[in-house]
Formats: sequence, C-alpha cells, structure tokens
Amino acid sequence: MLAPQIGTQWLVILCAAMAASGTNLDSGMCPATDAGCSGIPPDQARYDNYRIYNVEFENQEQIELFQKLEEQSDSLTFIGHAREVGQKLSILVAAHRVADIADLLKTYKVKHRILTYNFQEKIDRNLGEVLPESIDASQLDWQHFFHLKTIYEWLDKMAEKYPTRVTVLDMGSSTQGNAIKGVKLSSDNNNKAIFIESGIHAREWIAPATATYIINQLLTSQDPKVQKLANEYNWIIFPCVNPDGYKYTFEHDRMWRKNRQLFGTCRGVDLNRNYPDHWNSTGSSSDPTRYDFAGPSAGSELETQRLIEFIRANVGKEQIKTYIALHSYSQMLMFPYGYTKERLSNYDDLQEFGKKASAAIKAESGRDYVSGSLYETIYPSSGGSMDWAHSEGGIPIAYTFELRGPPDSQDLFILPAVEIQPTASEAFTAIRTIVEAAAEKGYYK
Ligand code: 0X9
Ligand code: ZN
Repeated sequence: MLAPQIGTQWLVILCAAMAASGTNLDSGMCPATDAGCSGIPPDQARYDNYRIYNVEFENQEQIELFQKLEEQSDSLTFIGHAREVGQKLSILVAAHRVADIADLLKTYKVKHRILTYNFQEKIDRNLGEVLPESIDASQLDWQHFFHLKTIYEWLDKMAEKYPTRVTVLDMGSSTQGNAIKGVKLSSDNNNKAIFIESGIHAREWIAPATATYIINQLLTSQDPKVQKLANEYNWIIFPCVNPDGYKYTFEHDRMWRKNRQLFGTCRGVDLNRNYPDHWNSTGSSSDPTRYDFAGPSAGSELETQRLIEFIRANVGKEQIKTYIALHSYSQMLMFPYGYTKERLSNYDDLQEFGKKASAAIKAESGRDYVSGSLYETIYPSSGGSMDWAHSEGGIPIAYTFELRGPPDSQDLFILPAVEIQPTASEAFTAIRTIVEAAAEKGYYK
C-alpha cells in the first residue's frame, strides 16, 4: 500500500469540520477522495480535446514509428498494436500530444483521418445515458446503460418473476470483493447448455447490456422460434465477469479495461489475456502499465479462477456445448484460436456457422460483421477465455463477438444508447443462427 488509508467515516468528519471552519477545500487539505466533500471536483479521468486518429500503415518505417510511440507514451491509447502494412489503427491522442502527433504524421507521410476532435463530448453524452444507481431494477431497459447494482438487482427480480425458470448464480467474488453474478435459464435439466460471458473488458458497456437483452428475450419473447430455443436449451449467462472494472468505469474512468488488481504504482490485469492456455505467448504484455497486461502468471486473477472453476464444475454436469464471449467494438464473429493460426479440428464448421451468422445480421440490419478465426480476423492474442473454454474446457463451439460499432468508429467503446437495442438484437440473431446451424450438424445430440 503506497498511501495511508483513511476510513470513510474520518473523511466525512474531516470534511464536515473543514467546511464548518471555512477551510478552503481547494487548498489541498481534503484527502484524496471527494467522499462527503462538496465543491471539489470528482476523481474522474477527463478526455477534453483528446482526438481519435485513424492511421493506415504503408511501409515498415511507419509501423516501427508507431511501435516506438506506443512503447514510449502513456498519453496515446492504442486500440490494437502496429503490426503490418495495410493495417488501419485507431489511436486516442491526449490533448497535449496533438501538435506533436500531427507533426509526426506529416513528417513520415502517414495516411490518416481524424475521427473525433473532443472525446470528452462522447463520454459526457454517454454518462447522460446512465440511469442513477438508486433506481428500482424494474426500470432496467435497453435505452440506457446501468450500474452493476441495477443489473444484479434485475437478475434477482427476474428470478422472483420466473421462479421455475430462472436460478441466480454466483461464481464467487472478485479481487475487490464484488460478486460475479449470473443466471441459469432452464426448462428441462436434461437440455444442453449455452454459456455466455460478457463484460470481461470493463469499458465495453454494450456487452453487459446485450447479455441482459438476451436474458429478457429468452424469458419474454412471443416469437415461437425464440421460445423454442428457450425451451430446448439451458442458458447460463454472466453479464459482468469483471465487476470491479465495470464499477470503476462508472465512478472514475470511462476508458478502463482491465480488472483492478494492484501492482505497486499501477493497476489491472487484462482478464482476456490471463487464461492458462498458451499464456503470454503472443499479443499480450508483461508490463502491468499496459492495457493488455497478461498478469504475473497464468490464471493469476481471482476473476479468471472463478470462471475456470465454474466451467470445470459445470461443463459436464450442465452439458455446456457452446461458449460465447461478448466484447466490443469492430463487428466481428470470431472462433479459436487467438494464439495461433493453426486450425482447430472443427474449423470448417465454425467458419460455416460464423458466415451464416454474419449473413443473418446483414439481412436484419444491413450491418457488416466479419467472421473467421480470431487470429486471422482481429490480431494474434493469447490467454483469452474463448481459447481456454475450447481447448481446456472442452467446449466444441466457442466464439468471441466484437459488437458495434464499425472498426473506424468515432466512438470507440462509447456506443450511443440508441444503438443498444439493435446491437443486442444482432448479437442474439447471430447466437440463434450459430446454435441452429450447430444443431443441424448434431453438436447438441
Ligand atoms: O483484445 C481483445 O481481448 C479482444 N478485443 S477487444 O477490443 N474487445 O479488447 C479480442 C481478442 C480476444 N482474444 C482472445 N480471445 N484470445
Ligand atoms: Zn473486449
């Protein structure tokens, strides 16, 4: 622990005393939290005048330039790494680096577009689409974003409302002691099961919103095709497998991705690099300051261990045959492997189901979703939950979805709330298509 901890009750007393005595709170006297203090700014990261650049690499020199830039600077947020000629990459550039980056782009003749001039505006709009933590969970909808507390209370409510069909599950607690809650929807204990994991990356708010949408559809849809899927399969859905990170994005930094494990001066393991399957072999970092830090060792994180234990205990008992991980953004439907371009044994099947699912999305909304193996489609990365679920967990059908927006999104992970409903509907359509196509091939026999 680097800083001495002061209990909240002491802060309140201290702040009240300072306010009563007219102490100037701007003088630096108030301890490093705003709990109970009014008039001081909240401890919240801001992105005023941060720009999003989309660059395209035309030669090796440009790639090396951007590799150096990423290595040297924490004021550039890379969405992926510079890897190959022809690649396009989005980078969030801190306001104080704009002049410098503009100059480098010009000097090295890097093809680029500016997608957004003030990223904070996107965040402000998005925070305005969050309903307060104090609301009743019956107000949960798919036109707003919701705090962890509301999502969890809504799961409880659904279990109260549909007691014969819904069981609330708890994987155990996270690093900071939050529960990792989910539900099992079941109408027949002999059904094969589909497992959905979402929210492993904290800032990808569309993922938990999509998970609650799917739960709601399976319980309330009048569409006979959806009812058939709800009756013939059991669904195990965990909307938020990184609860500490998710909470942090509401309270302190909308762009946080990892969990909140402490490493001296910095925090966080990328939970989607922490799984014990070819751990830290490619597309991850050993540096805890990085967004794709794989952790100090394979499966080091409590959140990873909870999910592994759950799958191990239930894959046979619940007959889990399908694993879906929900992420954003880029509009992709990907299957293993992430760590190698080697093809898995049922590559052709998963390729075929993925193609059918993207065609179904195209027919529904006109959106383009690319499908293929993760390694080939997005970028090599090891230690992902999907690879583990397939290789070690023994689940034959495994996908990672990158939901909206498009790869050159002006919003990055800050998807506007009007897009929740259509995005979630697309994801559910893709899942239904995959399950129906896999059923035809005998995967659920
Ligand atoms: O980088 C990731 O973890 C995922 N992309 S995201 O923008 N949502 O962060 C995709 C890669 C997933 N990798 C594996 N499952 N191996
Ligand atoms: Zn993600």
